Amino acid sequence: MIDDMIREKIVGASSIGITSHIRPDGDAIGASLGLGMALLNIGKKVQVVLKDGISSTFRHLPGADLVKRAFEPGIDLMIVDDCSDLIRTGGVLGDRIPDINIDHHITNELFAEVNLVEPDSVATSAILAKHMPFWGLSFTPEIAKTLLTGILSDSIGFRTSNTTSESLRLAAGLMDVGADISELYNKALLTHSYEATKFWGFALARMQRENGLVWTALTLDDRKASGYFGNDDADLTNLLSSIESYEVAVLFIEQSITRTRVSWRSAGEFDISNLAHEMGGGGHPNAAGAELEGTLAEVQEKVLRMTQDYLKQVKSYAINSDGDRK
Ligand SMILES: [Mn+2]
Repeated sequence: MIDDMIREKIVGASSIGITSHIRPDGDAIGASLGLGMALLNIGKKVQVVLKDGISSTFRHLPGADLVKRAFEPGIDLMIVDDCSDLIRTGGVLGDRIPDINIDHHITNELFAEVNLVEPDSVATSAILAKHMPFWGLSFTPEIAKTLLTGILSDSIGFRTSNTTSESLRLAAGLMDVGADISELYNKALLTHSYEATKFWGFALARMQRENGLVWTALTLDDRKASGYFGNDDADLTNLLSSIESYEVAVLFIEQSITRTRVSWRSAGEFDISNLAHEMGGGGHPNAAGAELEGTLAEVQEKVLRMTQDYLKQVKSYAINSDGDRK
C-alpha cells in the first residue's frame, strides 16, 4: 500500500525537505505548509523551500515563516508536492531525485521513488487532507487552514468541473478542525492588492477574441507601471476564465525579453493539458500552463495559431462523431 510506504519513509526520517513549483499558487503553498507543520508536530526537522517564496495573497497563512528559497544540507527525505515535473521546482533540488511525489496533475511525470498522484483530486491539498491520517499525521486548526486554502484556490472556490462531493467532505472535515471557510475564501480568491488590480487593467484594455478564443498579455512594462512585483499573473487568469461563452482563454505573461509564460483556461470539454504538455508545460484539462523561449510577440503568434488549430480539430471531431451517431 502506498500509504504504508509513505508512513514508513516518514517514520524513518529525521530531517525532511518539502518543495513545490515555481510561482506557487494557493495549493502549492497550502499543501507545503500544511504538510510541513504536521511533520514538525511529530518531532521532525523540516525545511520548506519554494523557489519564488510566497506571494502577498498567501502570506497570512500559518507557517508562512517556514518558507526558505533554498535547502540547507542534511535532508534524509525529500517530498515534492503539487508539481508535475522536476523542472517546475526551479532547480532547488539540484541532482537529487525526490523520495515522495504528491500531486494531482494529469501530466505528472512520476519522477520520485514513491508517487502518490491522483488526477481526479481537486487539489494536492485535498490529497493530503485524505491521506495524512494514514501517515500518522494529524490536523491542527493551523494545518486545516492551509489545506482548505489549497482546496479553495485550485477549485476556484468549488467552481471547477472536477469539484466532487468528496472534495466538499474533505473541506468540511477541515472546517470541523477549525478552518474558517468564509475568511479563507475571501483572502484566497476575492481580495487583490491595488497594484494587482491596476496590473490587470493594462491587460484587460488590450484583450481580444476570435472564434471562441479570448486572449491578452501582461508585459514587463505593465508590471513596472502598476507597481506589482510578483512574477506571476496576479490571478488574472481566473478572471479571464469567468468570461461568458468563451471556449479557451489564453494569458501571455512576459517574463523577460526572451521568455514568455502562457496560461490556458478552458470551458467544458476542451482539454488543454495536452496542448500545454506539447509545449513543455503541464496542468489539468481545464487549466494548464507552459513557459516558452521567445519574445512576447513570437510566443503569442505561435501559441494562438496552435490553440486555434487545436480548437478547430476538437470541434470538427465533435461534429463528425455526432454525425456517426445519427
Ligand atoms: Mn494544485
